Amino acid sequence: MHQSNPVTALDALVIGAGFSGLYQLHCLRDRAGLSVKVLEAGGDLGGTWYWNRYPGARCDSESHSYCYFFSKALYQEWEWSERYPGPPEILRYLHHVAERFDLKRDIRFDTRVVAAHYDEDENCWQVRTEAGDRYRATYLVSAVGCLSSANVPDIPGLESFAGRWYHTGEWPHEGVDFRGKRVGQVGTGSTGIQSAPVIAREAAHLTVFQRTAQYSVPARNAPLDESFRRRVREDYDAIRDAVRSTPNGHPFRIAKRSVFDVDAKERHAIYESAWEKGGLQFRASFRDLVLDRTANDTAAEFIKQKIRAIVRDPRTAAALADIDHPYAAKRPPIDTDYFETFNRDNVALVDLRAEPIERITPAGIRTRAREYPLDIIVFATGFDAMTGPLLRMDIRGRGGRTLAEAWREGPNTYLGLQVPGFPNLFTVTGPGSPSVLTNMPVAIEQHVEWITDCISWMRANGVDRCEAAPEAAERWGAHVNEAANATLLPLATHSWYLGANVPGKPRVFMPYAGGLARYRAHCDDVAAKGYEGFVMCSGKPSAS
Ligand code: N01
Repeated sequence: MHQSNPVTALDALVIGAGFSGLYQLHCLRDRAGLSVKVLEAGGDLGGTWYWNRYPGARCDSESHSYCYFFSKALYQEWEWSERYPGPPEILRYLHHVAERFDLKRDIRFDTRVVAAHYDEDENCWQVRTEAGDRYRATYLVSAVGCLSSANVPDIPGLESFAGRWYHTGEWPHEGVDFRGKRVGQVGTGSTGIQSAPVIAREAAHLTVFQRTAQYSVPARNAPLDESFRRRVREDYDAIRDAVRSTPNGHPFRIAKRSVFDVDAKERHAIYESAWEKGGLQFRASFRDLVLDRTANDTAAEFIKQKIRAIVRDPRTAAALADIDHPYAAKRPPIDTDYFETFNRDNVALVDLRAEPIERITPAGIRTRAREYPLDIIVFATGFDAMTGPLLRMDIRGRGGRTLAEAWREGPNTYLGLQVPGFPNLFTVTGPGSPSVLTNMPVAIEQHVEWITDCISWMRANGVDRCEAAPEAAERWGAHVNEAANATLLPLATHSWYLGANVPGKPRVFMPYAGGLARYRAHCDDVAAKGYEGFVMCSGKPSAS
């Protein structure tokens, strides 16, 4: 490791200043009394919302639940303006939090961590930034997020493209002027489904390149009125209890009825009403939608019929409705006028299953069928999810073993919180935790509080090192698999949940599908049993 610069010594170092890092700083500094700094690669706080400012970007959790719950006063003093908040409003909220809890003085922006090595002799993490700054900390907390490593596909000829290209996850803050431009958008996941309608309204022409057709349900975004806001303020306790006790951390309950408890007519009426209401709640219409394929088929067919009814051109409608996986087996997007966008004269869909991309040329994108001339290409192609943000840093644990070696076969963690062989390294919403299957701030709060309690417990009990036991991680990995296999989620074999979107990435179902409430209970039980499954040691590592 680079030796020239002076070393800043701390109790804890946090990487990332999004929802996770901000709250982790507050908990470790202000509740546990540690010396803490946050290092953030971006020029300001916000994490995913700092980078993802693409057209149409909007959170698909409802605003009154997409926030912190740890402080009732904070919750009640903040007013959301719309059902789903966009990046500017979320960033305003996070700045408000940072100011209210005086967080900014301990955050270093424009500071990318490139290496973190565990020093066995000193029992600390030696951390280096891109600029060569050095830190050492007893505890290292990764708060880098699950979707922060942009996946730009390796399509031959990209470097030859004469126009401009962008990835939605690294969107220029000054925006992109699409006026008069022929735009090609690659990707139709949650991001592409949000961006296409907005780009289409501005561009001269938009061509959407679709590899996998996706379900989507209307978001039905709308301004929030004062009576709703008052109700939310008054119902803080009930909303907090709901998000903490539902499987996905949302403020609504999954229906208790099963799909075939009702007849076809009633089922249709239930779907119709959920469609009109909009949002992720559609998935909660029946308890068995993501558990039973025949049950799922009814929702899938309902949405496919909607697509065919909305999209006027039969060929385009057929390609959009030709969805090959169960509803919600991939992350279910919600949209504002996505399918309607294909009725515009200036929008075309290219079905990449029928005509795969061969290469990018100076003039545009060439598929097996023809060349599409373009001025701008937008890659809405997602992320090297969950493991990518961790693996792009040079993280080395005991014996100099790299995280990449430890995870060669896929991520191996206990509870998504720790990796065997990497003492005192904690990962907020790491692989193996509910994370991306939930309303993220709820999962984040649970992890941050658990990590804070664990570190406080270590200090109170004279423990120097906490490390996931290999057997516990192995058992947990088997349970993560089992939980996924009890659902329909693994049936979407091209899903990023499985790492399938990144060539060469091990196919392992990464998030924990057993539900946030069950997971929370398990984590609490582990803590109550003196951190069972974690090896807690004092003294030099060699003595353990
Ligand atoms: O990424 P994705 P995303 N050639 O991986 C296609 C969260 N999110 O950015 O399915 C052609 O889902 C790929 O095709 P396929 C949310 O958790 C939240 O949209 O791999 N196409 C797919 O269509 C979400 O799930 C919000 O066959 C290629 C698309 O690109 C996650 O972020 C909003 C390709 C990628 O879809 C990721 O969503 C937005 C190639 N080489 C996102 N490579 C909220 O509202 C990839 N594709 C909170």
